[in-house]
Amino acid sequence: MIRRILIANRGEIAVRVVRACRDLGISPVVAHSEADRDSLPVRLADAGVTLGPAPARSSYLDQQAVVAAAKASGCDAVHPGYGFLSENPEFAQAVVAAGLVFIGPPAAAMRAVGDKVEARRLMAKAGVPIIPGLEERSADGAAIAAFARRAGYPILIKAAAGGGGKGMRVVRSEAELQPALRLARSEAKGAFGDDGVYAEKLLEGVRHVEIQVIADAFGQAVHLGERECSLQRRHQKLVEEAPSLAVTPDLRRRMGELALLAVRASGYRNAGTVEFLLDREGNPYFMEVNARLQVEHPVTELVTGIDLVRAQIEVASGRPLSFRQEEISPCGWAIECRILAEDPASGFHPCPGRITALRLPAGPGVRVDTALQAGDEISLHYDALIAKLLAWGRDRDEAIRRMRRALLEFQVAGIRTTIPFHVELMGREDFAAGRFDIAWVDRTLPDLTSKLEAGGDDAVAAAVAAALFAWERSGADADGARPAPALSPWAAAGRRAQMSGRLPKGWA
Ligand code: MV4
Repeated sequence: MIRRILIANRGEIAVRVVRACRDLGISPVVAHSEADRDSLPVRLADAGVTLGPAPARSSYLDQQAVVAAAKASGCDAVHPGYGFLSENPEFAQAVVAAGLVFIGPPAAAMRAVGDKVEARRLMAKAGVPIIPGLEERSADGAAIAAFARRAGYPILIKAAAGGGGKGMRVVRSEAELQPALRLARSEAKGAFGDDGVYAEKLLEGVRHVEIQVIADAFGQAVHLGERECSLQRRHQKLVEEAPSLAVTPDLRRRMGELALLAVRASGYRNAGTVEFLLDREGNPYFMEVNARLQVEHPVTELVTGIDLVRAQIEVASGRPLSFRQEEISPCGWAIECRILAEDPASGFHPCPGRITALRLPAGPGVRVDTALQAGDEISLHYDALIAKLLAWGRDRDEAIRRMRRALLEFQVAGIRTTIPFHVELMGREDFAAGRFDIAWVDRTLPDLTSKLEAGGDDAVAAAVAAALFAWERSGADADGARPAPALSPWAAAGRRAQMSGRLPKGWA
């Protein structure tokens, strides 16, 4: 029985776990850095425990400090959230060794899926389709050259210890192979302290589709369907949705079964995600397992009605899963926009600063997961995710319309955010039609951000306000509704302020 949980994280995910604790009658305690003393999760929790100074390595990444905080505050379990220590098997082990419950997979399962080459071997053995490639770390380029001749170019060189695209190199001809291999090795060595690399056939025009799974301690495992995660930039997801337009009910069943094979093969428990690449013909290929709760888990929650954090806590408490596979089928459509403290008009460079005023969207079908409070300082110590905006609709079109509405209600003054980027994206025909793959955002970025790059603050704001007004009108006309009225001076000032990150005059 878990009575008190130490939340070893910050920001929106710490708030999310506090809420699940409250719903279960469990006492939440938040372990935090000195910089986060007055943050929303600390205020909402029963207690806060200071880990150390602002830099993550002195606070959120300090394993001993986190375990000591859990013991000192009388917790019986630790929830790691995502990032930080969440996928660190040594930490999971240290938590258990201290007599605490780790709310996540066993350390052994984390290790089994942590090494990319090992995971590929494991999955191939379990009958999960993997991307054609080598199943061993190649000591030299000869094996890779032989594979490339067999499979045909282009190939992709990947770091064995890697993830997140580091150490990846596309090779389009034999002439490029040796130099690419040298670069990949030194990049892998630098990033992971391991220069092991292997090769796969390069898949092009593919989507990133992942399956949410959860498994209990009794050998029961259920999949909760897919998330479409192709809209990303430099391995940073920007928008996720559930379900995926590329997945039919039959493919969902088959990919779900494959994900469950992956889970069983690795001795997995708790919530996890099995990532696939999906080619144009609808063939899934195993990519990797994420041994944690993911940022984008709420889109799955919105279409399945399952509280994933609650389920995590329940299975970690030793209770059986409270739902069965037959009870799960996606209802409606959910979209998530990641709101970042970055300026989309200048290459998504970070935008630290103080939040001077804040208006959060709400209303039918809208969910906001955030720790934002007016007065908060967004610092460069942590990642740029300041809010997740979610919209649910009975169908995808309704979800998109609600997302546009919510994005326009959302006002963050004091810093620039990715809200204008999302407004632009939600208005795109390719997005509406589901015509995108993992390279679409990179391909389309100059066009997506051209209006934002038009000039200084006021010119930019005026251009975007005009664009917003134009799509509002066209939307109203397409629906056969009355044309939208001109923006009131208040609304126009708000929109301009949203684009510039400044506080509108006389507002808030
Ligand atoms: C691939 C691929 C194409 N072909 N492997 C990116 C990070 C790592 N998890 C694996 N990744 C990829 N592996 C083969 N054989 C394309 C990617 C990839 C990617 C995958 C999912 C989402 C976004 C991506 C962006 C660039 C490359």
